[in-house]
Amino acid sequence: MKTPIIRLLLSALPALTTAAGSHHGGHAMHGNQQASAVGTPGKAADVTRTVEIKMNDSMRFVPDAITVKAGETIRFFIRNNGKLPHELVIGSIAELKEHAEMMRKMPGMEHDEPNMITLKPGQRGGLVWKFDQPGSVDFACLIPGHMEAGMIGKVVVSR
Ligand SMILES: [Cu+2]
Repeated sequence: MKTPIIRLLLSALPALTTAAGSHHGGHAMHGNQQASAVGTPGKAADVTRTVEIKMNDSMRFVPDAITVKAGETIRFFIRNNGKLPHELVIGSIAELKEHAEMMRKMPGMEHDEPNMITLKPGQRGGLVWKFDQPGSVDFACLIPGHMEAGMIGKVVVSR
């Protein structure tokens, strides 16, 4: 008697997984975990280096420019030094702008993906990311108004 129930659950799983991550359709992360221009979620075991980034109410990341090597997995150690919530979202500038637009239309939208971290005032947290390809990758705070005020940074991925 149990088998059909298990099958049902298993067949429902992919649908659930998709629904959970689909609040903004065109995002780079969805359904594609292969090497990409912006990189992919990193594994803790592969971390080669830790980079500390502070966020503040002057709408800045400190530092806002980081250089890594292609293939490196970085653990970002992020601290919110402000009195406002801030977040760090990794992506291409086009994706970040699109996502920021969505955040403006849906203020207070809960979002949590492997390429981002949201921190309350005084809070700190980590984000592990693998930079797959040489080039440049952007990051920004997508809380409405912050990116527009200059809360944006860049990772230069060297060969
Ligand atoms: Cu911010």
